[in-house]
Order: sequence, then structure tokens, then C-alpha cells
Amino acid sequence: MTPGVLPCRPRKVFVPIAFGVAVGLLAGRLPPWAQGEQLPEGPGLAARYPGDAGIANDPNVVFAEDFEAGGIGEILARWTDYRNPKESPFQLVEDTPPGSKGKWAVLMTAIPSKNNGGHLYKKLPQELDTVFARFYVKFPEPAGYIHHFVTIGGYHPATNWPQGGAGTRPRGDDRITVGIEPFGFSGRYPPPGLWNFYVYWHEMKQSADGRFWGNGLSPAEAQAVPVGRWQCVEVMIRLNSCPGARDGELALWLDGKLVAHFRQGAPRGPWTGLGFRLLAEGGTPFEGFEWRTDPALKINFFWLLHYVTPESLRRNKIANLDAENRVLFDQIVVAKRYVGPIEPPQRP
Ligand SMILES: [Ca+2]
Repeated sequence: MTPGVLPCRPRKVFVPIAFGVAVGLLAGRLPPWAQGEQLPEGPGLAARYPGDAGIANDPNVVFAEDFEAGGIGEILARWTDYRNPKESPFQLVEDTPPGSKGKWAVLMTAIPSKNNGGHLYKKLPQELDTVFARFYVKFPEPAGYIHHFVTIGGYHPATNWPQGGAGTRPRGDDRITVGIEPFGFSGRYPPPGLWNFYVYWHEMKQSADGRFWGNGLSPAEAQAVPVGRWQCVEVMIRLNSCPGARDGELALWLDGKLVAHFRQGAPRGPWTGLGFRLLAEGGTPFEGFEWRTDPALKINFFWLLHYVTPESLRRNKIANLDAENRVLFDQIVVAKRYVGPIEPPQRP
């Protein structure tokens, strides 16, 4: 052991004693997946900042972007990397989530016959073991299918730009990427599809072609991505506490409602090379995430990605590659605590 460095202790399963006793008496016993720390729902730290005004100054917030300060040039400069397609560049549009104090959102447009869309990438000013990333998104009518979407993760060492790695399995000490993506399931669902995680880590399963494409992790209940309205999306990644510990977690909230919580013991369906689905009950207990083998690998980027390819359209049985594929983003907050939806300002 390095002098001065505390030994790593796996997180203890947290069950409030009174709650555990009460539920234990009522139900006989707690199901294993219900024994961990419960995650919040509804209002979070954003409730203290009506309209999100001033939320960037909260000590738990590590990065915030509301697209209000300056034009596109100033906005690009606040991120550490960007790709802005020249045929369909980013625009600021007067359309912002209900309750927001602001006026502007960013519109990203892809034209698959000409470009693959764009991105804004931020190397976070702090590296984190647990991250909450909240953003608002709106797919204007008519929505299109997406190839890859908003991604949160970590590289060791951190970089100011997104690294490659598609089709290859991370080592465990170098890379974790968690995409939260609309997925069309071969055109079975209307565009843009259902919310789905697309994840790379060192224990991901091998795909049928022998390579390692991101594993799709799905909520127990299908979550259709709404079209024509703003939705609040929040993702939590909690990295495993120690090498070998399977106490890593992943969670998704939609409009403040917790719709998926992947953690050790959560009931899941079968693993395939494509991933697995959580189940409401039954199935097999999830093994839990050992996201990393080295505590030096932490969460250190937020990537606002709108990536659309001809392949992503063909895969969903769409032939027209000239249609504009548009998405709006706003009110991004990356924090150490649960953020929650915008608190509407009080009426005078
Ligand atoms: Ca805004």
C-alpha cells in the first residue's frame, strides 16, 4: 500500500434500519435489487434555481450551458472541441424548455447525404467518480433516426476531444463511454425510437462479428422518445469504488422520473452480444458494473453529439438521405448531485 493512501473499501449496501425492519416485517424480506441506496426523483438541485438562473454557480455543478451568452462563435469557444457541419451549421433558435429563464436553444441539423451532423465536446474541469448529466432535448417534426447521440464518459488520460475506439473493447484503465441514444430497432419504432444506453467498458460482451460494438442496455419499460416537445433527460454514472468491486451503477431519468437503474442485483433479461434489458421482476440478477480496473480512470467528458449516417437510416428502412435531421438542445447541467428538471419561476 502506498503510504498515505487509504485502502479501497467497496461501498456498503445502504438500507435504513427502520425502513429495512418495517419492510422486512411487512413483506418478509426485501428483494436484493431493492436493498441499495435509493435514487431521488422529481425536484433536485435545480429546484433551488428557478428557471435555472444561477445554477452554474452551485458548488455541485461542474459544467453548465444554456446557450444564452453570446453567438455561436462564443458558444463554440466554451467547449473544448466541436464539429459544426458547413452545409447545415448550428443555429441559435428562439425555442427553450418550459420554465427556463432563457430564450435560446441550439439547433443541430444533419443532412445524411452531405454530412454526419455535429458535436460539442467538453472536457470537464473536474474528474468525477459519480456524475449526473442533465440536458433538455427536442426533436422537431418530422424526426429522423440517429446513429449515435449524447455521450458521457472518461478517458485516462483525459483529452480535449473525443477519442476513437468504435468496435474495440476498452482495457479497463483507459476508457468508458455511455451514450444515451434514441434507437429505432430496425424501424420497429417510429423515429427517432426508444431511449437506450450504448455503452463501452472493459467487460462488454462480444458482438456476433467478433468485434466489440457498444452494448445496448434497455430500461424495463420501453421509453419512446417524444417528438415535437422538450424532454428533460438525466443520466447518472456511479463508477465502481475499487478494482474488482461490482458496485458501479447507471441510471436514467426522463422528466424527473427514474425509468432505469442498472445496479448489482437488478433483475435483467438474458445477455446477448447486443446487451440486455432490465426487467420489472424475475429474470437474472445483474452482476453489477465493474466499470474500471484502475481508480485513476474517472468521468471527465460530456459530449453533446448528433451523429447521423446513411447506415443509421438504411438500418431503419429509410431510403431518403436528403431529409434534414434536426435536434434542439438546451439547459445542460453536469453535476456531482442529482439535478432534476427546471423549477418554473414563481408567478408575481
Ligand atoms: Ca437556453
